[in-house]
Amino acid sequence: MPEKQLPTAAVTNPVIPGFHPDPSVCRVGDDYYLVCSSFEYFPGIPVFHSRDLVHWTQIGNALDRPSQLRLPTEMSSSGGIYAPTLRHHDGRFWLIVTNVAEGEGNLLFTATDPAGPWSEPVRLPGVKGIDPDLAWDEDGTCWCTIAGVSQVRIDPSTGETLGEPRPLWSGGVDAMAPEAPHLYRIGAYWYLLIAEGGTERGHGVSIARGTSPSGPFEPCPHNPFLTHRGTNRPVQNTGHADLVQAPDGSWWMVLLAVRPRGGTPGWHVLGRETFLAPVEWVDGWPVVGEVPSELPVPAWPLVPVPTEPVRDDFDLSELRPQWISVRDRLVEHCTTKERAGWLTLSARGASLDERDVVFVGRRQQHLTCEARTRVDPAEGRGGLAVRLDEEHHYAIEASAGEVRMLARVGPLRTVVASRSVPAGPVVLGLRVSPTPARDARTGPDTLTFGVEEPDGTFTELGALDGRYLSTEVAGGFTGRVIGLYAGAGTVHFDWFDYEPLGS
Ligand code: 6LW
Repeated sequence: MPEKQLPTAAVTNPVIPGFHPDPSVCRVGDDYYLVCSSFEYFPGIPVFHSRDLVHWTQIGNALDRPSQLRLPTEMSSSGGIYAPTLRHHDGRFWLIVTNVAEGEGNLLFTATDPAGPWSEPVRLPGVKGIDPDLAWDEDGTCWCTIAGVSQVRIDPSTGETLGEPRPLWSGGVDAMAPEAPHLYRIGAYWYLLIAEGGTERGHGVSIARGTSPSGPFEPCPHNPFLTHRGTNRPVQNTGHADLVQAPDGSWWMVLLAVRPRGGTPGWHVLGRETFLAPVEWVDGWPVVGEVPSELPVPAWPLVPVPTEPVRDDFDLSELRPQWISVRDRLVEHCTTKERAGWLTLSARGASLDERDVVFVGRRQQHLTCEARTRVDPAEGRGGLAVRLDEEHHYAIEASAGEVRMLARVGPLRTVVASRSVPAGPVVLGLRVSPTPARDARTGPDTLTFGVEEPDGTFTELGALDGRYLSTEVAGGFTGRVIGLYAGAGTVHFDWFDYEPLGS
């Protein structure tokens, strides 16, 4: 392993950078746990732990077996797992989520340890819609509230609905997409927190309260009480929030937001990220100021988490939880056991365009970063890619004696450059860096791909504008994932480096 380590995390927002949207949080004693959406990636639903709300470490993925997570190939990118809610009740962790793939729907899982294992799914065929929330009242009744916003009582042990769903409250007049509901008992009231305005620049958070979990609800006079719409703040799209109280009684909110960069209209390339904001209560309503890029230091000692090593040497029998694959991870396509100390990928789909591509990567979490890999293409073809979805990706790949840089943007596919290399293993590299301001059309960043020569120098093959791998261009709900793939035959990877560079 090289000596180089990632720099120690500072108190900066986002607290979980990169494609980590729709955060849901709960606290048990001094420990906080948080989950996010994962869409077409397997394993699904990353689970994080923190002792201070600021520093988070990924302790697993809740859905790590095919019996829990079915992501069929008919489903396109940004399908699959949407918006989980995580709660602790009666000595257990409860996770409710929608798998939007055909025939799946709302699913409920439990665990005694949030690092896993999580149970098999309990199916909720009577709960129709996305963004399910779980709350229990004093009688032990379990209320499931979903986007729209509507609510139904359920038996969480069987998934059975008890009675008919009822509409609750849908936020502001004419506001689009009332979603992401969470219901809480706080003091004398039940609070219904929702997102509205859509997950784009109009996103916001609103709240209503009542004395019963089933309403009626009186809206907060200052709704949306959090939104960055129409501002020139560096953090945008603030919404989809969840509340949590710290042991000292202070209140906090986790939420999703994005960091658009470049000229107009601004492009965000890391997906929707998890931010933290302090919450004050005034007259029984929450108040959240601007969600800042630099967080005020909380009133308790910070508990930094170990930094991630730059290099993954593929020395372990299992991949670390940060590694995610498209749709599934079958051992016949992805293993560290075939060649000791190497990751072996065996192709299925012939390219990153395919929904069944054998691709395994990690979220790009920093605006400026580098990635490198040493690949032995053997008789096959494969390499290093930045994937936004099956229609938007850049890559550099090796086959015997040749390296090619490839790009796909919507319907356009091209070989950007190619060169010959000696047969055998080759080091492929990628650098992501902000694009220097030029005019109102400056892109967010530039992605440069190349080959490392035997003397360690980097020879560039090509550089492309990163806007084409942004959500504003590609659409959807995910973010960039940087990783390794096999396009033909069996390809071996000796190591993979991911290194943030001062962002
Ligand atoms: C999610 C919805 C949303 O279901 O985006 O921003 C959808 N909020 O609540 C997918 O993440």
